Amino acid sequence: MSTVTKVHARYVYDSRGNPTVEVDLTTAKGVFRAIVPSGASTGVHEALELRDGDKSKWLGKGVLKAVSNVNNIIAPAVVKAKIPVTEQAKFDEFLNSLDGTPNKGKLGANAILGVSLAVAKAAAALKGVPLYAYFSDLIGSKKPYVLPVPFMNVLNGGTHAGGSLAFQEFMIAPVGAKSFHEAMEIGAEVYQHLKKLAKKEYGQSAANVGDEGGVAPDIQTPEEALDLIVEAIKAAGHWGKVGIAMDSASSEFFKNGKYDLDFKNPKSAGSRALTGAQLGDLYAKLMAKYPLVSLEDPYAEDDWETWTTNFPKTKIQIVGDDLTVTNPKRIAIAIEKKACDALLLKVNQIGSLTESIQAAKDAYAAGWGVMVSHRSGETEDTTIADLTVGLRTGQLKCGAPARSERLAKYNQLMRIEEELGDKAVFAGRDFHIGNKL
Ligand code: 2PG
Ligand code: MG
Repeated sequence: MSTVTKVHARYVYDSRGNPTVEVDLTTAKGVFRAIVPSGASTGVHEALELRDGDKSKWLGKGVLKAVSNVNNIIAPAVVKAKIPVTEQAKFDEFLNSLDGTPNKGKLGANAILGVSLAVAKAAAALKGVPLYAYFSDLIGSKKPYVLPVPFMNVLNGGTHAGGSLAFQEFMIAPVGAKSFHEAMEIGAEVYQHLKKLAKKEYGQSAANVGDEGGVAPDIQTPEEALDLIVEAIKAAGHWGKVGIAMDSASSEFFKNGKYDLDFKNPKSAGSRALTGAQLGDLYAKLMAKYPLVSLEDPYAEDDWETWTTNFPKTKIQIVGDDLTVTNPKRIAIAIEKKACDALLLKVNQIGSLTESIQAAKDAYAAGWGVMVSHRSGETEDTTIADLTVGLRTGQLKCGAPARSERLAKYNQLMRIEEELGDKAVFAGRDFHIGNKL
């Protein structure tokens, strides 16, 4: 009854129109589905996302091999092994042993993750509890439940948008809200004002959106982006309640030892290229002028020196994403080197649920915060919303309050907050220490 009788994978499409892996896993309780997301600004140290590479189909982005690995290798082995779905760690270990490489390079992290997440959904159903409650038990989290501050990416740049802006994400974080519902309301109102202001100041096309639903005006500098967002927060009447966060995704524009802020210009001659120290000075100026509360990937994934020189001087949350790639080994190095104080947790960077949970536990043990994250290529799968509550992270980022692959997660959190009522608290200004609330 608690074992898997069938596993079937197929390809479906993600929010950028690229194929991705969907897994249906069957037990006596029913069929449980998970869909795998996909990044654009991926870190070089991430687990392998297996793509077919056959340029004649989907520009090489097909996942037929990953689908076949699930159907022809993982499925028969899993059915034969009869591991109870409630044994998530054993299950994931078994999947890893079928792969046998350190980065899931044989079967693909996209093949393994789909099965791993579907197993958890089957286990929650077997126990008759909501997925967030199952995660909470599995992780051994204390109560009350914590609803996260949504970090909404309302202005898109970098590889997620057209235009010249190098920095990838500008997020609003309604830390002064009293509940997740209120945070969403504040975020949605600021977003609508931002769209209007973007059109007014930069023309009609400025309200077109990037991959994560944020506006994408053709601006050059982070100051222009932040000024626009500040104006929108004020226009919405929420000044004082909203923090701002950035994800520079700076590995994308680290070229020949410098950060080229003009990297999207094919004719860039490097006139806007900054050294790590100069980029650090730029952030210091931004932190002094704007209500910044969190800064992700300020420096490139292997530029440890700039990370460790600048981290001790910063007072806001510094998040590792490409730096740490949800990988316990990279996290251990970042802890040891004192490079940052928060982990961006993306389940497909490491490729299994158990390893993702371990990454969060390691981060917590070092006194770090944890922010759960979507990918820029997303789907209707909402597992990470439940995972955020189960882990008590106090923070997650899922894009703008626009586009349903983003709202699917936020809407799931609205349902969870409604269901939990006074059994949950909202992280608010304590988002960085959600697990300690
Ligand atoms: C990031 C993510 C998600 P991508 O850099 O944090 O916003 O982007 O999925 O493209 O890596
Ligand atoms: Mg990032």
